Amino acid sequence: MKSTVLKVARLPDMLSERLYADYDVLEGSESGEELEARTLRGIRALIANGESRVSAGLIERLPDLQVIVVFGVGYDGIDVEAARARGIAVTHTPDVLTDDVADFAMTLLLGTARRIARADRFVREGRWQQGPFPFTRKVSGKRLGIVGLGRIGKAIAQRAAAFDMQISYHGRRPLGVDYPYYASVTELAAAVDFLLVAVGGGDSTHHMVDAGVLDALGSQGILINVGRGSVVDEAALAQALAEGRLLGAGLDVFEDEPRPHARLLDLDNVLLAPHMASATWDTRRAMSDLTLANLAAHFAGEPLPTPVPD
Ligand code: NAP
Ligand code: 8YV
Repeated sequence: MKSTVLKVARLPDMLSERLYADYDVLEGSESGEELEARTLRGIRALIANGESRVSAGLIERLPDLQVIVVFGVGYDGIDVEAARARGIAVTHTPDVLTDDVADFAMTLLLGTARRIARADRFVREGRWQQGPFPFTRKVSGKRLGIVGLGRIGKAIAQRAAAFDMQISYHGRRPLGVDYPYYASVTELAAAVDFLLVAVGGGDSTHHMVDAGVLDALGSQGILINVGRGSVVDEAALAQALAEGRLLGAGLDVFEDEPRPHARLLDLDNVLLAPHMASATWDTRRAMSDLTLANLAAHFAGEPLPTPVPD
């Protein structure tokens, strides 16, 4: 008999098809309110993605839940404490997406500094015929501050080193690496040309990049965010960009996805991407494989390949 899985997130077809083949899949919202109590009984696994909110309330409504499987590395939306209190395991997909996210961070960094979206519009709109495109900012050799030197942060540092960038970082503690460490994100911002956010979400990072940090980065500074939208105070960012207190920003993640702050949409000095850093065919395949491997291992009573850390 197939096990029953509750799917609360949009997943790529390549994953959904295999999920439907191997399990009895129920589709529900993050509140589960539309499902009746008798339907909720018997659900042994829940599948979510990196942006999902799985609250203590939903967990409580699933009396037979054994495992929460996240298609993504970030799991800040999952109430892990509530899951653990019930002995429910939580898994995610680290490492397999690191290269893509680091590649995309560099894409945003270069694209923002060299104003690539604006340059594309300039050519299409025939403005080149009236004169040359304004000069942009050099990247090679500049100072890069990374907020969160984890798997993705380190992969970004490797790539930035090939651009001869001078790397420094902020985290909860120094990591024993060669790059200079800043205990304060404001001090890091004041010391660099580019501030790049690669931390996850959650209470401890909420609005870590606020108006004060943006002012420390300054009118010649550029902010890149591939971590989580909640890390940056988006209203403060839009204001700083509009007032020229910050040179530019490149964003893949937003506070209220899929709705970037309305002011950002009218600004020319921000490059916007629809949370796509890990969205390549290769990586989505690897993430799908790992998600299914976690689910299969759970039901086979085998060790989980990638449980979230304690
Ligand atoms: P990771 O290896 O756990 O790295 C996270 C880093 O953040 C660690 O170095 C951690 O350092 C640091 N950190 C955690 N809490 C912090 C805090 N309160 N203050 C300062 N630093 C803190 O995770 P990863 O695999 O690199 O992924 C990082 C994040 O990227 C994910 O959580 C996700 O939100 C985001 N992401 C985005 C996309 C996208 O599509 N844009 C794709 C994948 C991932 P310590 O724990 O040592 O302090
Ligand atoms: C998304 C991400 O999860 O892994 C993460 O934490 O943010 C992304 O990879 C992915 O878009 C699936 O929703």
